[in-house]
Amino acid sequence: MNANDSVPMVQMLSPEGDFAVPKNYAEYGSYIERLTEEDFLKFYRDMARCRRFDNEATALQRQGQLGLWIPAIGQEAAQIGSGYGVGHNDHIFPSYREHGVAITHGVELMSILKMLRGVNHGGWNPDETRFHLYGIVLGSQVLHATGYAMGVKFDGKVATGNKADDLAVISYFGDGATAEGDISESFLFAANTQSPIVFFCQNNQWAISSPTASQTRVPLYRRGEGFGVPGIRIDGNDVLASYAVTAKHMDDARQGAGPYMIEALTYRIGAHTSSDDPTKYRTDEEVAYWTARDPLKRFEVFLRRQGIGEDFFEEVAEAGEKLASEIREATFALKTPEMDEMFKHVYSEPHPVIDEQLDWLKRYEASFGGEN
Ligand SMILES: Cc1ncc(C[n+]2csc(CCOP(=O)(O)OP(=O)(O)O)c2C)c(N)n1
Repeated sequence: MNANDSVPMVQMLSPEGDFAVPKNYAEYGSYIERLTEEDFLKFYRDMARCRRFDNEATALQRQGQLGLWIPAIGQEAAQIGSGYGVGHNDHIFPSYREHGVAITHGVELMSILKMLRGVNHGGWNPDETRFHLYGIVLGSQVLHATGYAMGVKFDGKVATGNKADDLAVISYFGDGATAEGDISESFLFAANTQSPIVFFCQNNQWAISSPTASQTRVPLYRRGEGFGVPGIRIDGNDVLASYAVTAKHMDDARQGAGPYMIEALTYRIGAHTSSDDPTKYRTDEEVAYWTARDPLKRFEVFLRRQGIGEDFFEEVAEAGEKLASEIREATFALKTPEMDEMFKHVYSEPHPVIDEQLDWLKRYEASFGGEN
């Protein structure tokens, strides 16, 4: 069996933009009923914002302004939908591609670009956004998330009786990362402690050049079953399914239901990173198939059928151009940080070994005869 073969999945918005809540998924439909038109517009605005940000960042990387770029094009519905399904107390532990989720939680976009230019270490404050730093070591963030969720459980912050106090955790990771032991250990600890965590796997079908089929024999949403973590597959290019299913399972986790896994079946339309050439390992036909299932186009058709007019789409396009020019200018204006900057955030207190390393680096730089 191919792990991406057709298995039941929650889809509310078809690739043609038709909306229907399947009868067997009515529990998720009630989450859509609560949404207002303003919510729908917000979802679209943020998906478009994410796409424009991504395209601009790719251009900046090509101009030598960023060391690397990690595109999320094609994954906006999975990210914006699930990002809005996360509550105001909840904590988010992302991988490195979650620019859309960052947008839904108010992370300043320039801080992502600074990190990929190498002038900060991931400079947003998780205390303010509850969006933790990007995890580059595959699966490590899922262990951090599980540890955090266990702390939440042991601190009695689940099912307190006052919903405003309850909190849960969500962690993002890719199909390739599921092959890491860290993910299996996370499932085990989360299940055994019944901690409040949603494991959100974006199956974008490629781990650089390795297809999902090389990571698993069974559909990924079943990966947690043997550990006691139930799961479901959603159409990851359907922003409404992504929102509703995440919101429901985060609610359940806050009420003590324990861990749950969501597999969002999506597709990475762009390259793995700006250092990758995907034409070496996948076919044009495959990319064309998924481009036709573009999450933005699908939602746009839906909104137009709801009576949303051209004015709105023009306003979104203009806002995108404004964002692009702002980040362009801000990137061009970035200064090279002082040499001691990178030593400052290793420990919260001064540390003799770090001081010694800084001194060594200063001496080394001075040996070239220039200024420090
Ligand atoms: C522990 C570890 N092993 C290997 C790598 C190198 N690496 C970076 S991204 C990647 C593929 C990840 O694929 P997936 O988990 O599907 O996420 P995606 O990049 O597709 O979002 C690999 C192998 C790493 N960062 N960390």
